[in-house]
Amino acid sequence: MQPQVIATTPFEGQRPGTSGLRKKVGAFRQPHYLENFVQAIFDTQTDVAGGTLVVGGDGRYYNREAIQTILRMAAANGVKRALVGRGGILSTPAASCVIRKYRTRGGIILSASHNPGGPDGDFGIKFNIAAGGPAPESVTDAIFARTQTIREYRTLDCPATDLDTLGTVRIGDMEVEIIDPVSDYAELMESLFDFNAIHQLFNSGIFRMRFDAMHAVTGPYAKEIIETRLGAAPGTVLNGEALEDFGGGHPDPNLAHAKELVAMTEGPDALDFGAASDGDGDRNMILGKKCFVTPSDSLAVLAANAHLVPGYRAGIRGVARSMPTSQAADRVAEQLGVECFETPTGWKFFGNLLDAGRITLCGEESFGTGSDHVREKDGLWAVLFWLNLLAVRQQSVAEILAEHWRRFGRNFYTRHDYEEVDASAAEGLMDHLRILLPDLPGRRLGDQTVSYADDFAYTDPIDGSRSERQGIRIGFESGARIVFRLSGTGTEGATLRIYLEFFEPDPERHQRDTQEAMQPLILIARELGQIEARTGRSEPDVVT
Ligand code: VG1
Ligand code: CO
Repeated sequence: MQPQVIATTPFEGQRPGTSGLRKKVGAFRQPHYLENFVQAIFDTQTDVAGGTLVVGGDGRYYNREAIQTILRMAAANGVKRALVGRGGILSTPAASCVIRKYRTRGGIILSASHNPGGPDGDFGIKFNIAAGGPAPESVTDAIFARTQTIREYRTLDCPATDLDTLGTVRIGDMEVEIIDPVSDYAELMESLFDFNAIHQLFNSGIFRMRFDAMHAVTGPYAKEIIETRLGAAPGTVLNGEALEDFGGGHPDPNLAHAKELVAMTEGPDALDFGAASDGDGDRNMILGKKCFVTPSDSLAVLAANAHLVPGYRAGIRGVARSMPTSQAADRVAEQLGVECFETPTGWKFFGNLLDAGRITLCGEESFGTGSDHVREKDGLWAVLFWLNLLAVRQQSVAEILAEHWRRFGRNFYTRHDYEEVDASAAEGLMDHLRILLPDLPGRRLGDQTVSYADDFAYTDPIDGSRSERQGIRIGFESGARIVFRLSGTGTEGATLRIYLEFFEPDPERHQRDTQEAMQPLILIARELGQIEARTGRSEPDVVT
């Protein structure tokens, strides 16, 4: 079969954001739009031809169609073998696992993560390198540059591949192997956690949990691991059927979008444990009885307790957190005597540190936690980690958290999002803050004194690469912080994120309500950013 060479012209705006290229489905359906981006990957990542490529996605609308296009183009570009999850399904962490396990040249993951799906929803594509992680900026920059000059792409004229039957088929000279999307990942989880202990916890008869898959990709993973292998009661996994439009929901595991689950952990009949994951399975939310664990605290708790879990028994080498994530993990690292890194937002910035063995655990405030077992954040991994801790420590989530705070102090934390703000108003707000920065140190704002104020820039300690303008940080003498950042994953207007944090050493004050306790800082942030005047919004859309 001869490759066809199709003439094309560049599209504007194919620059990958925090995690790949994300656009409305309608944008991806324009003739040549997906093809241009995929060809830009093959043109710049030249070692992918001649090797094995992993392909899979979160199952959202347009996933199957996109996979057919990618497979034809992969064959036409000389890829020798493609590993594809059955039904086109691979959660983001499972894709990372498969890329690494079979020593492939990389993978193409189709997902817009927690963004809604369906014909009017979002779609996304990203390239992961052979180490299993999201491509670093040098690679995404090269792919983007290529999309601006592209003139042609290669494909094959052949029928669609059957994605639903396990086994090997051919497209032109390329072998396509349809693999079970769950088994490699489930095996990896069994190698890290004490499945017997968790099994006993489920069998104890006094432990009740639910996992909300939000009609997204973790449904089949959670059913296999939590219900089948760990023996939790059938029905433990809620919304376990993966749907193309996620049942019309917003598959984002947080207090705003997983309300049903949150309600099940409150009230007289409250569950002992609740957890949820997002569209592509890399995020997690952890809830105990009447208790919400902030992702920042979760990272700190996992770091402090890692030695209790088989996969991390030898201890952790270091931790990293994204800049806006609270400094709770820093306190743990200090006590453990291990390194702690502060990186820009986005999992790609952890890759080098993980590859170099400088860190074992890492996390982001945006419900992302992970370790060196793969090169993506991993939702179910975090849930299993917590279950393993609960089984070993024989304590409730709230008890573990309270003890943690007593030992390390508590970093109160919240994030306020203003969504679909006018893009130029949002840019104007950030520019306004940038102009203020030099004059802030030493200034008194509310009851706080500014100790430093900057636009965060990061030099990767491993390869020396530099990333600038990663968010505005205002640090106070008390240790409190306010961070302003614009989202790089949205598809409409701009999303302004304000991250707030303060440290409370006094255990008597650890049980305060977060929003109430943070009110003074919230007011400082609103005033400093002139939020209402510039965005027309008096309240945030999402508070987590
Ligand atoms: C958001 C989060 C960031 C995360 C990214 C991808 O990015 O803040 O921490 O890495 O989403 O997560 P942004 O630029 O919108 O703030 V996922 O689960 O969407 O792949
Ligand atoms: Co995600």
